[in-house]
Amino acid sequence: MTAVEETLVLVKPDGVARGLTGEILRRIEAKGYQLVDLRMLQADDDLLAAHYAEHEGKPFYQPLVDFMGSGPVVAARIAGNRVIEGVRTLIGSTEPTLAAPGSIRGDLGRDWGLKVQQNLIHASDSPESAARELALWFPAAR
Ligand code: 3AN
Repeated sequence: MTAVEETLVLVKPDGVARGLTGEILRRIEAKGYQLVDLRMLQADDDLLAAHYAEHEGKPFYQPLVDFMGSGPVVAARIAGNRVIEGVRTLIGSTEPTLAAPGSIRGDLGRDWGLKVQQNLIHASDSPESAARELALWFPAAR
């Protein structure tokens, strides 16, 4: 049997501040995926720089890092067959204005006219990203 696939979900500071942590995790659990680890933390600049390394140099990079460090986030390790693409489908597209109704961003998010989209949730977009991001947010040594 192959190992069960895992992905990283972050409820971003806007999701936590709006009291949507439970609703966001509820949708993922209700879909049938398994919550296997959970932590709430204030991310520091080093962690965010590593997490968002691919976006360095883009106009929204610094606003993104500032936003993600502006308050606590909830990090979740989620498991299930095809969970990476499944959670990406649940969250909807990056721009909440255009995200499909029924998706987390489509139902709960909107554009606030800021330099960075505050779109409630992050989820890994590939097996490589999931492995890299899970190691960052859930380091083995505790
Ligand atoms: P996603 O989270 O949908 O995979 P990414 O990884 O391309 O999107 O971007 C990371 C984060 O950067 C997004 N969740 C969003 O907060 C922000 N972002 C991405 N693209 C833009 C953009 N064009 N303008 C403003 N913010 C953006």
